Amino acid sequence: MRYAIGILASIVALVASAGEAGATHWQSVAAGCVLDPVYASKAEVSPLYGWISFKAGQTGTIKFVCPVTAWTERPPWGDANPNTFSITYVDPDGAGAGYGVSTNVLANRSDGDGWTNVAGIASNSYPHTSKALVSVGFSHAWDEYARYYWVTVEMYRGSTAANVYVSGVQIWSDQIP
Ligand SMILES: [Ca+2]
Repeated sequence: MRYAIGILASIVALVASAGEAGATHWQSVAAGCVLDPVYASKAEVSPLYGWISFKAGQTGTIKFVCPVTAWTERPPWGDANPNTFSITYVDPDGAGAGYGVSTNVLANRSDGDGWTNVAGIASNSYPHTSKALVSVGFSHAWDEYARYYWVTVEMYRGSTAANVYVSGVQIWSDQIP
């Protein structure tokens, strides 16, 4: 038993040191987001894997929205301001324009007008043709009282020869204060 606990502790330490030091403040699998009804009939949602893709024979555009829930309870490791946005996706032609995923973190003032694009990622700017996790840094003073936050995702499939997948999105901090 002691031996098993020792191995487990070693594995935990390895995972902690191998990953980027940071704290996820919010995340959603694609399947947990809200499909724009205009495009919903094209979408296949996987409850098992959490991704959204195109149904067999469907091409064109799918859009969905992921509401960002407030992280009112700060993690025990500090009060880091989120500064990194990530998406996990498959764009089968990488930088080519035949398939694509674009996503933005948006904010709107809760007391009126004032719209902000906090961060964005376009898969056609990256070479990955298989499942990829792409992150971008940004600078934004998060205020979950003064603003509503959400993530928009648009998927494009130009041909049924291959398919596009979005697994999920994350907002996190790459620093532990
Ligand atoms: Ca592409």
